[in-house]
Amino acid sequence: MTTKHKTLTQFLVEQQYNDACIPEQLRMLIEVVAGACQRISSVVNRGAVNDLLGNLSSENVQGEVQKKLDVISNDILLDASAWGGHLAALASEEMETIHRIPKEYTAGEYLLVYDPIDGSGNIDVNGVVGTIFSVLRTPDSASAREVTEQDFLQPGRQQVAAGYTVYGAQTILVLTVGNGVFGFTLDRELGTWLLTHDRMEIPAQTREFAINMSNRRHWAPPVQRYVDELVAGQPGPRGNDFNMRWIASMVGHVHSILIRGGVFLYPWDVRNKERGGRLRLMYEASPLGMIVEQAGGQATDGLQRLLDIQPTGLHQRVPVILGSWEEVERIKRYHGEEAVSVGRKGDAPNLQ
Ligand code: FBP
Repeated sequence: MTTKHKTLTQFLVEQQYNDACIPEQLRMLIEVVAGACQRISSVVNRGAVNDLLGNLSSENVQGEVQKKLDVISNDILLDASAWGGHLAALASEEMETIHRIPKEYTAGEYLLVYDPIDGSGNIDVNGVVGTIFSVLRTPDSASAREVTEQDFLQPGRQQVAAGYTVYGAQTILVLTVGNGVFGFTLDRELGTWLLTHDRMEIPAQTREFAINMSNRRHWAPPVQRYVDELVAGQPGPRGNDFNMRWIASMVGHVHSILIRGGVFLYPWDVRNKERGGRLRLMYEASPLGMIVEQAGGQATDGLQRLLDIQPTGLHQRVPVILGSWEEVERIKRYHGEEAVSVGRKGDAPNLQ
């Protein structure tokens, strides 16, 4: 069977040779990750047929009950990436600490960080889930010694590649190497990824938002103000009706934003403020933040660009607000105004 679409391999080779955007090792690493995601897609697809739904008795480092698919998908990525010679170490949502490439394999210069299954609460109900990944370069200072967890703690702007796979009605891999955002649909008959979404761009304006409304009473004032204005609709201060969606899968929401615009919010609330919020910086917020920025949107914690946050831990959590440029700009303004008004009253800003 032939296809009019470019394959992922062709695309990556062009990125390497024509556009000089990526070195060979990175190209090969992305191919390996894409291959692992293809396998995860098959596993997700088989679900109950292979007895893959449901929980395990174990918890991950965040104290969350692990789903069978969390662990299986983590192992698929680990096994696929460990021996290729491209990586020095890996880290994931499902592993407490980093996994160094075993001594019997050649080690490479990259670090891979991933969430094997994002939105895992959706697994058992056949909802949208995905895999998120981020690639960093090992710091030069680590060349003569063993890689440490500290070497992973780089702000998101230093990512050399980021991507996600969304396992929905179609399986789609979305990728950036810092040169725009490209989407590849998995063709199961050909057994390959095909470039179907060339240079994805997020519309600057939107009338769609995604937030878990059941948490409203716990949010900070700027988030309440923003969402209340949207919900007020045409008679309200925005003078327009807005549509809301919540599918409980950040990767699914980001994909929707890339296709037709929108804004996604998972702010901190009074219950998780001490922990920094709900979502994880290194393998959720940073890679998806890079993709959103590369597609012309914005990604912030309310006051600071997500990609500028200096991580202090592998599993650090952050508030996340991302999507269409103009809406995120407004939400940033509301956070800034709140900080100024609280400052005027002489209290410390109560935003982060
Ligand atoms: P996991 O990585 O454990 O799956 O959790 C992250 C996440 O699924 C996000 O993708 C999503 O936005 C959020 O949790 C859903 O949370 P809620 O419980 O508020 O619906």
